[in-house]
Amino acid sequence: MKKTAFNSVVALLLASSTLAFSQFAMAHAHLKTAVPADKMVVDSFLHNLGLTFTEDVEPAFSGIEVLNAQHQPVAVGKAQFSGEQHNKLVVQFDPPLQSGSYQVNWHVLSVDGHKTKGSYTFSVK
Ligand SMILES: [Cu+2]
Repeated sequence: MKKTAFNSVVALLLASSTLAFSQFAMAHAHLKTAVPADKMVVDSFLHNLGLTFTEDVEPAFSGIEVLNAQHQPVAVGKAQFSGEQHNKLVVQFDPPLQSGSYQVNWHVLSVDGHKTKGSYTFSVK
């Protein structure tokens, strides 16, 4: 009898910690949409790139790096919020991007204090 009660307490604890964990996991800032998108081919003279995340992020601890086909970093301004949208970071290309293939490496700190990162590629016609 005691054992059964203990088991149900353990089961309850496990269930609640699993729930807490999954809520935490859901709070991470994952990449929701990217413009240009993964594997997209866009017209030349691309002026900016925007990444929208599933959670708000801290721009001071987040960054977007863009590499050209020779794996050299392309000049981008500091990643900044898109207006009032705190889950979207934008970088400007100055000068605009010419033809070629590019790799985007991003890292963000979400407002809940978790770090996530990722990368993808796109091309300019
Ligand atoms: Cu998180």
